[in-house]
Amino acid sequence: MKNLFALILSLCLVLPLAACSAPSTATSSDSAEASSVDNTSKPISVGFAQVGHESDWRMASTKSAQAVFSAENGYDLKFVDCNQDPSIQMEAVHSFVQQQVDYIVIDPILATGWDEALTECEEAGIPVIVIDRTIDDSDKYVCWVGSNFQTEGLACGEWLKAYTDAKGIAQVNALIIEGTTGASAQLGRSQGFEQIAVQYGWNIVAAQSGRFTQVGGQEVMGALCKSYEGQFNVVICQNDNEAFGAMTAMDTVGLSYGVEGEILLLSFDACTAGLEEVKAGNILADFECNPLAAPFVEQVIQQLQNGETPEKQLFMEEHWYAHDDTVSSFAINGQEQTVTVVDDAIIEAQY
Ligand code: GZL
Repeated sequence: MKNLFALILSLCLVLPLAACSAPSTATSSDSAEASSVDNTSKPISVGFAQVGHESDWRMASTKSAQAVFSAENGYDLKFVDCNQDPSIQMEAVHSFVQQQVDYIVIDPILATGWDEALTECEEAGIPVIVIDRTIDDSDKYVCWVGSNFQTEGLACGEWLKAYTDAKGIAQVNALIIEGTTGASAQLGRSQGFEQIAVQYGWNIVAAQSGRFTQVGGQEVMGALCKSYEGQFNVVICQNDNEAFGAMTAMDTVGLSYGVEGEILLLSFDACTAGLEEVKAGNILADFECNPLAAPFVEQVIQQLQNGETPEKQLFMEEHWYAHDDTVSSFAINGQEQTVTVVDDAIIEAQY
């Protein structure tokens, strides 16, 4: 009796599978039937582990992703604001794997510590797309879309060299308010600017992290104004929000900055509010970092959906902005760079 039961049970298990492995020459009705069961209208699920909400740049990056990966566009976006906490970001990636999303997008808070998380994604067969900041200790991702941060730092240094030469400023004694320590944006911008400082014999008086925030920029600038009073003539902020904070701190101690001021103030990101300060002459130059990676990420996802292989790296286009045309152009490693003087139309069009 048991043998008969075992036989019936094994037939029940085998028959449906046999039906699934029907002859390969599916007819149109089969394919129609197949398409109605393969949920082609099912939204593409995208897990996005975002750095946080620390800056105007970051908010523009988030808005871009939410606009592109919307339900109307056929996506199910699972968004996690990791609040600049690497442990939250790792947990977010792990949860996306548990949820078996179709794709994972990461803007990595820090450049290292990623191989375990990316290995988990790879083993789960979930493609990872990295945006903006880089992952420097694993290449288990399909594509990276972002900016060359070292080039941004080199641009800042070479522009400053051209500006101080044009103004007859003999020496640069710089304070640097860095971004989040260990973020590739901080590492690259610092490396680029420091390379130029060494080349031209400048003095970097101090460098301290403002964590890419306005509060951080104000706190650090306030402390450095006390510690290095009268010892610096240049302040480099590694994003606009830090520059806004630094301006407040310099106002508090009565230190003038900008085109008419004692202190040359330079910044990165070139967000709308940053360009407004450039036009006003408070920030002399702003080195853009483009936050609108989401449309390029969607192109990568569509390529993957079509079985194509995307490029491993996609660099975003960016510009170097200035208050005026004291420096109309400069070179980075011999490559000519143009400078854009900020006007209302540029501000209107910015992110
Ligand atoms: C740079 C980006 C940085 C911005 C900051 O690509 O990661 O993080 O410069 C942001 O505004 O906080």
